Amino acid sequence: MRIKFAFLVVLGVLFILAVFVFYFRGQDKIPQVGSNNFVTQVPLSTPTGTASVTILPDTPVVSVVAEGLDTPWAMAFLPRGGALITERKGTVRLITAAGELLTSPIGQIIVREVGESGLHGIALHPDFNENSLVYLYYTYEESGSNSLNRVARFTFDGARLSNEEIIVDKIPGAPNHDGGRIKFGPDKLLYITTGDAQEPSLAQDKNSLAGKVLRVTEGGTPAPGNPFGNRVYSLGHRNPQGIVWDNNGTLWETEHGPSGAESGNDEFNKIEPGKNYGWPDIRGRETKAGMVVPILESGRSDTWAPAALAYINGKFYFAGLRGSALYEVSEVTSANPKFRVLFKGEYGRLREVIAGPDGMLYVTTSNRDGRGIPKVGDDKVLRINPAKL
Ligand SMILES: [Ca+2]
Repeated sequence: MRIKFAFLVVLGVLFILAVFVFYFRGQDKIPQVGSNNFVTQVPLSTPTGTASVTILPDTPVVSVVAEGLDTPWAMAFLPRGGALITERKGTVRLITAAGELLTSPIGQIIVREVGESGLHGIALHPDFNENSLVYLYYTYEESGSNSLNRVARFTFDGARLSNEEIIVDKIPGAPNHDGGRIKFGPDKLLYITTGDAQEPSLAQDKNSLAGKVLRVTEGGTPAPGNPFGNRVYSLGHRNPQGIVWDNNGTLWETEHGPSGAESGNDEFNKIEPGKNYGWPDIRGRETKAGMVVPILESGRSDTWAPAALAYINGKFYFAGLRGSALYEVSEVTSANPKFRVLFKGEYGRLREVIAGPDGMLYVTTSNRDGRGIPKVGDDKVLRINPAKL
């Protein structure tokens, strides 16, 4: 009897211990969705503050870095850890190096958020450590309720953006087709993608800023060596929103093809200065003298709606809005580039994709942009391990 009682006591103690262990082990696995949207302890810092970092072998294929965002459009990693994220309504958010999304925006821009327009791209100056300059691309309202886009730069003091200086202004705008990706290239010049602002003929006008890839100096003037002596780098684009350079310094781009009834014909292009990418004269694989045919295009029956483009480990990744997938392209210089569709329908609409300093891909959902079905926690920043794709 005594032995039986002792056995039961031991069993009870073991049970209580097991509950404690289970409870406390579970703590760091439960997403802590609180007022500050602190989701998981995913540090966004690099040990040395440089772009090289050891990838943790156990990094899962997908983890949630932040949630509770509203239509995040673009991200930029801070050299000393953490990242800035634009939200289309005009706010700039900060994820700290410790992985915490701060509740209060570090910047509030007055934008015109109608249709697809609003606050779009973000880029840090190549010498950000010295000058703290952050560049933004956004849509604003001209008198008479016309839309225009501009690129402006700000000083980031670690807490907020200030000292706005407009560097490229009066880029034609519209509720849709506003382009908006900005990135500094390996040449330390700023590249800007602009849409046709729903006036297709502007894309063929070398003197219009619409429907182009632009290249400017850090202060917004035409870059030396530009093909037409102005800000235009390439023309004939409909609504380009993804640009990235590969290891050889070659520029690649994605753009939205004709939508609506004429769905599809989204493009993946290799961009060279002065070249004409055909919109609106040709679409898909159509040809015309002096115009470039895309490396890949979606065809008429499929829609990717590619919103951003990243490059890592020799492969390209672009995020699809209507396509609701992450697309992988490799062996781009071969006759038949490889193409894969990943996470189709799993996270809804995807917008930004960018390579992080830790060798991971960072992808944002866009289910609160008015065209999606928000899931719990949307919109999110996802961290994707390319080694496990
Ligand atoms: Ca084209």
